[in-house]
Amino acid sequence: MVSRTVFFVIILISECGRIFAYKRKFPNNFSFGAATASYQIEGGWNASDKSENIWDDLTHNTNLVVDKTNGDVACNSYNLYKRDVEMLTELGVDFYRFSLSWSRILPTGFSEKISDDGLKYYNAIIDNLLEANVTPIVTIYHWDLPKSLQDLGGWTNPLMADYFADFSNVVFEAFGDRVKTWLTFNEPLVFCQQGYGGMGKAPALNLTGVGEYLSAHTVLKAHAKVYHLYDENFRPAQKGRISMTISGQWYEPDTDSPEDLEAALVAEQFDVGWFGHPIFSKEGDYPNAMKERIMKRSEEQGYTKSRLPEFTAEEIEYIKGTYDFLGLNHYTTYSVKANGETNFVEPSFEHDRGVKVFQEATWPSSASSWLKVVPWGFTKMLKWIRSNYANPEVMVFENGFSDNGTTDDQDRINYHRLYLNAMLDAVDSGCNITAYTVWSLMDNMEWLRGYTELFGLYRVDFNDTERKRTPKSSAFYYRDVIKDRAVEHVKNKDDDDFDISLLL
Ligand code: PNW
Repeated sequence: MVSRTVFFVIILISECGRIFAYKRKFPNNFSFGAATASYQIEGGWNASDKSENIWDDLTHNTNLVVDKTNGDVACNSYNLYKRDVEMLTELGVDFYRFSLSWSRILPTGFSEKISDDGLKYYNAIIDNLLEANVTPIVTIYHWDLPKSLQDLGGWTNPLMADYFADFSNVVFEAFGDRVKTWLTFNEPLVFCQQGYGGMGKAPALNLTGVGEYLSAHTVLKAHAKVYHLYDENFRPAQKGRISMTISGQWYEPDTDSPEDLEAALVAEQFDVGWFGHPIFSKEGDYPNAMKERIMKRSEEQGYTKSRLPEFTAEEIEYIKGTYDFLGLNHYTTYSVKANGETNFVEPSFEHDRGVKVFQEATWPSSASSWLKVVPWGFTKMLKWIRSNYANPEVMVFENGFSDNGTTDDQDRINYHRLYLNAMLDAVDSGCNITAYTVWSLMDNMEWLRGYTELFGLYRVDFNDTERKRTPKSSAFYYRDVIKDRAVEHVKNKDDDDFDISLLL
């Protein structure tokens, strides 16, 4: 009898342990979502009066996409958006983050002609979402510039700030009665660095050392212009919020030598700091690490002035503080070593940054060469933001894992479980994080990787003309996380020994 009682007590304790200790709750009012982007899912590339954008141009006229595919049909969300909304309902997400195709809404790129069908399409999505009780969160620009504007220089043309404000004005007027969270740009670092500096994204100009800095300069001004436009002309009546979502990966010093610590600091400033410092820091402007390095290299290379354009004092003030929260897209971590080399003859982003960046062979991989599973880097990234930008409200707008498309995607489940725990570690240490978003709702066109690296919670059958969507195991997993508002507790690699102040 005694032993039976003891047995029951043990069972009771272990059950309580399972229920209470191993599930971590998310903060009250925390919200969950899933994300996509127009070019990657919509298709309908020439539907109605839509004009060509730079991704139509790149996929149709170059061989840069590894599997020679394009987004002409993609997930066909142009026609299947109702099924997308149904999937979001199945997941039980609080919000859906999607982007607008500029050339679908403004076929000439300019606002003198607004497409009725373009507006109709996004109105239908927004209305369907609201009916399903899913909050729309809209990215105004997720990389698909009208070709007509690229022909005028794209983001290297300073007047793009005005054209972007005109486009934004149209969409605030059209959708702002129902859309209350806006993102001006998705990850400008990625399209400026890879699209203007390199050939990894459209427009694939490969003008490193100059192109990425010029385009980024316009993007920062364009963002600020649109923030002020919303703030002054729309916020009073529409009462929404607006910011940018920036990519921020973590840069871990290879050793704790002062040189490697300095190298990691520089790498972080050339990443999250490039767009983060001008907008979210107390001082504004580009980070000193960028200004100093690019100036020094430019002088050594014989330029008359820095290849990094300068902001005027007014511009610094105009850009600083143009956010209502900080949008963060985080995927992975890099190791960083000081670079002994001093012979930086060629002007380039790599030479300006001047550090060695790599990833450890022991870090678990994904289908994407750059994406390793390093959850503790997410915690450190969030703590870094807290310390450097005065603990802003952070909304995580992308986090995800790629594989080859299997429906029993245990590796994706594992990634999200680890990264959600890493995020909660940051919450526990005082970071103000209010939202988490899975990239992506469904498999889609992964830019130059075509359909070879898939991030979806739903599988899309790209061989089926109906583009049938099927939930993967990760969809059920995420549905349960959202339902429970909790995640199983897993302990990430102990990072107690990490002194964040070393990187401040
Ligand atoms: C994001 N990195 O891009 C984009 O916002 C999505 O459109 C894209 O599909 C998704 O991530 C997956 O690639 C990134 O090198 C590209 O760290 C590169 C990096 C991060 C994000």
